[in-house]
Amino acid sequence: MQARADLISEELRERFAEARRVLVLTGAGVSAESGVPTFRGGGGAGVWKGMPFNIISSAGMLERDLPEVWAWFDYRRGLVEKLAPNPAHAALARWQERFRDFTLVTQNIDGLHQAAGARNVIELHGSLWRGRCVSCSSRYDLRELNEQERPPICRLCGNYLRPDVVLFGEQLPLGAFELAAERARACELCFVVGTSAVVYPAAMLPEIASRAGGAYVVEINPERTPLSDLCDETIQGKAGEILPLL
Ligand code: BJW
Repeated sequence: MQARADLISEELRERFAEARRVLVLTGAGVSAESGVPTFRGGGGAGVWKGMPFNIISSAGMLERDLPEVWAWFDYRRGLVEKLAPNPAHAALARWQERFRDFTLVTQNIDGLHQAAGARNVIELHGSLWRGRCVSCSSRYDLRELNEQERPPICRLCGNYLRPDVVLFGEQLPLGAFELAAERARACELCFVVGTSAVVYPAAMLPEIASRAGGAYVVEINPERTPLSDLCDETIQGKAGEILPLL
């Protein structure tokens, strides 16, 4: 698809120029142009050693086979560390200077928003770059831990670390969704970028912004999603081509 400025409606241009409180929810599609495989709709990350990702990325798998879960996330970390942010990440990092009150909420665990310069990102599903003690919940930056042993050991209590990500059936980090929901209620303009919008509670945020806050909701995705009908505008295209046009 050729990116063209006329994909952006006059209404959206005006709202974008006037908005003060803006919230963006991102998903795997925002990192697709960096080379990070998405979960659904093909792309190669959906299955690993014959296991669908909703099995290997699940609370049950963590209980059954923690070393295998580490192997899966070590593999993913190995992929992502070679990759760089794309123009979508860069555009969103600029928006934090552009708007008085800007909230970036991501379901992604790859850290590419932060690598592009985004600050105060609300990470709903954790981070590929952190480990967390299964016992005392101490968190470690895996880049600083320099620990080859799997599973790594907590320096404070000696128990195992697990990847600090939110697996299916697990609770989101304390307060993260509540903060995102509060910002969603308050925003005037809400963008939903590169998510299939099938995973909850993240997929509730645009609905909260629309119904509770009366925000204008814009979806950016090459495909339609269950949220498309709720949106005031859907722009069918790639995040890295559309976001820099705004
Ligand atoms: C592009 C593009 C380009 C491509 N530009 N776009 C209410 C109703 C029903 C179920 C539930 C519910 N509440 C809770 C649940 C259960 C469950 C859930 O939602 N299940 C549904 C799948 C049915 N939720 C949970 O378990 C959550 N926990 C929870 O709610 O706790 C409370 C609780 C506990 C116990 C019982 C009940 C409640 C936790 C969810 C954690 C999700 N974790 C994962 C894995 C993280 C670790 C890992 O990385 O392995 O997070 S799953 C996976 O999906 C990952 C993602 O963050 C998440 C969302 O995926 P995303 O980002 O949307 O990616 P894709 O691949 O799906 O879509 C990519 C999109 O990009 C596509 O649309 C493309 O078209 C598009 N695209 N190129 C723009 N260039």
